[in-house]
Amino acid sequence: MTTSAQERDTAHPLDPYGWDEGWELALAQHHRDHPGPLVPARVVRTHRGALDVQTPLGPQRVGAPRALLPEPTTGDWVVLGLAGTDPELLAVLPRRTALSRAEVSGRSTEQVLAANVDTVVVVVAPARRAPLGRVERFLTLAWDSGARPLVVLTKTDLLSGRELTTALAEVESAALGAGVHAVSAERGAGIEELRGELSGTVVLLGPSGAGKSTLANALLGEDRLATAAVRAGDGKGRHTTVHRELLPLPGGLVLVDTPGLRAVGLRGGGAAESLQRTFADVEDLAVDCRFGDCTHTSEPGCAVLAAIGAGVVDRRRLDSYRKLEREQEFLAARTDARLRAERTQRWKAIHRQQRAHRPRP
Ligand SMILES: Nc1nc2c(ncn2[C@@H]2O[C@H](COP(=O)(O)OP(=O)(O)OP(=O)(O)O)[C@@H](O)[C@H]2O)c(=O)[nH]1
Ligand SMILES: [Mg+2]
Ligand SMILES: [Zn+2]
Repeated sequence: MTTSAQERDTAHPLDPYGWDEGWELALAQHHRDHPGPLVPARVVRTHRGALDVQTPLGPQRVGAPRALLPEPTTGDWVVLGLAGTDPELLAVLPRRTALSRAEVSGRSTEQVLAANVDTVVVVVAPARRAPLGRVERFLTLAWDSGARPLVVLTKTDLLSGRELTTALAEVESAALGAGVHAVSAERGAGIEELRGELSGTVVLLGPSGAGKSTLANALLGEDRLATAAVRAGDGKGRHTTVHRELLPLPGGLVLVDTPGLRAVGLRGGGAAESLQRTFADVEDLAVDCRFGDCTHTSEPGCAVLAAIGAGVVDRRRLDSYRKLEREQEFLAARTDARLRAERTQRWKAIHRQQRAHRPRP
């Protein structure tokens, strides 16, 4: 579906932003619906009620109509109408992928962090106790997006050879099915190898202070994004990056740097399957449990517990899986409850209407 600029007859000014024939086709639909002149644009950054977009003519700020669905986010391709004096945002092209988390505010809605993402890079900095649960959580989000996940262990210049081996093994144990790369953004080590693994639109994900913006600068080949030292006391980041921002990289890649996430809730909906991918090792073992509905707590003939006993699988892994599963089930139930409540409201409204129209005796 995707065709690079070289294979096409003519280059498009938005090629460095990821424009391809698939998007061309999606735009053609809109030419049929809107008679005036149209251009595509990619959302680079969002503001309250406005968007910074890259158009074929350059960067531009456009108003975001509130009724537009889905609400455009960083990475979206949008259609601009040029009939009036100001470009008008007419539509959002259907998303290929979407990186979403549950809204932190407690409502069971989700927030799309970035749209049309091809690679999700989970950035992990070395720590005395590796945050493996968080890696698993970020990876589940990544699988859920439809993009390809990768894990990058950064700041390897801070580790001795032995420490690096241990840290890599730990991260790999939590990142089965996703590639793990070690880099030092500061020294430029491992950057070109990593670049070779990236494709399309790449999102950097990870906690504040992990080194996302420093890695982004290393990939850009210039210090464009602000970075700041972590706090001396507890090594926590300072939330230096405050906006999600999309930038073209040399070599046809597109990068989205993100602010360190304080909380990443799993989505209630499709996240169950993504969890099974993150914990594919446990799932593979569970096929051999005697009982189909084995919970791997104390059942006889449990293949998962046997593997833990034999030291093949970490106990931590099963505990982490359970924790994320409980969270996901809770969110799914909450989403169901909200849908039920909305349905009830609708029925009540219909009944009220019917009563109002009933002829009175
Ligand atoms: N030694 C070393 N330090 C690094 C490396 N990468 C990043 N750092 C340092 O880690 C600190 C945090 O880096 P940032 O790139 O600002 O981290 P971030 O993930 O973007 O943080 P937020 O924007 O707050 O989410 C800075 O002081 C960087 O210089 C590295 O490879 N080696
Ligand atoms: Mg940053
Ligand atoms: Zn079992």
